[in-house]
Amino acid sequence: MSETSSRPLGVAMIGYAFMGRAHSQAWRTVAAAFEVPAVARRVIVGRDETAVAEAARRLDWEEHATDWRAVLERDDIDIVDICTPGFLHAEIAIAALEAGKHVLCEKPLANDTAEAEAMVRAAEAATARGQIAALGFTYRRVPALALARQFVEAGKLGTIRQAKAAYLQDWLVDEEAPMNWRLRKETAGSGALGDIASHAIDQVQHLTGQRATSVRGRLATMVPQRPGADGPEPVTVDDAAWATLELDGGAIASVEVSRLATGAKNRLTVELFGTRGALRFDLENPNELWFLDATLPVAEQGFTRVLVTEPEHPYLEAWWPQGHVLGWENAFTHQARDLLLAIDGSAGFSPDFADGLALQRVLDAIIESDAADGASIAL
Ligand code: SOE
Repeated sequence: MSETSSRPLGVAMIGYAFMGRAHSQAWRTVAAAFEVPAVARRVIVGRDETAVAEAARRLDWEEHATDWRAVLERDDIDIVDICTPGFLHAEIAIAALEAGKHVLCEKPLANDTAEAEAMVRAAEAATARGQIAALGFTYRRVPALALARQFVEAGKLGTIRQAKAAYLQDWLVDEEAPMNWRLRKETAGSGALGDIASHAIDQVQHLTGQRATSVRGRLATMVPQRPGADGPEPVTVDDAAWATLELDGGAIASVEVSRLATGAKNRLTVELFGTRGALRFDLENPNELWFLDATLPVAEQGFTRVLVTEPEHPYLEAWWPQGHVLGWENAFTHQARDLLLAIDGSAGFSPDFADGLALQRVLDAIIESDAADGASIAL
């Protein structure tokens, strides 16, 4: 690892589209909001020289580059933040870890289980050298969802018997919406499954503290072709996915995701049902957590809205006085904070690459189940 004691940690970010913008915002704000080691936004990397130069200017990076391999050789780069399409994750992450860098990789970890396994092997060697290999399931760092985890850990739900997670979006409802990398198997691995069921399944496993032991799944591609650069092009991934998961703590979870859910903008919902209580969350109202205390007399029970804006709530001490709401992007700043604290040795970072591999196995099992007409696949 490079010597950093006398200078800020240098970040290189690969990719500059939607996720690159969100991560840039996080790197810009993290040290102003939280007590963390100083960071420098050294270099943003992309293939198109003109576009990445413009991104560097707009997103406020010191430099831009088109060759990520050359960037990995630099001594002033300590953290490599991977915001590329999924098919590039494995190659870049493995090379960055081998170059001695800490890595933050966007979800899902890889496009399939074989790639994820290779990444975990590289991460195991790197973590033995003191590096961090972090995975960006950013919603874990939405304060209301972090609070939900605290409620479960404190036993407020008792034994969780049932979970229900859905992630519904509508950005592909229009059949004329053009092809992009998220709609091609070779670049995205899968469709709604890897893109957004990965979030839903991560939430189910993280919040319940239970891991899937078997799954049944179905996939559907509702719009089989879309306008490409040279005319109609086949969509080679799923538009929507459904799964039931048996969890090792005895709970059963259902997961439903779609990018053709008319009217659903970016609606990640999670519901947990336990012997002592229940919780529900909706990303379209991200500052609210709804809790029902089932230990109260039945006549007094009902869902209570916890407005997650108090300094006592996770991550909120760094922001505004109580009652002042946060948005979608703040979770990326919280993720950058937690990564910097992990690099500093003050805390661990979760999820890591091994968690990403475990999740990838669930996604691949859903694909296998769909191919086997919804049969149960053991993990
Ligand atoms: C697109 O569906 C997408 O940007 C996902 O890739 C992100 O992970 C999610 O946060 C929002 O939707």
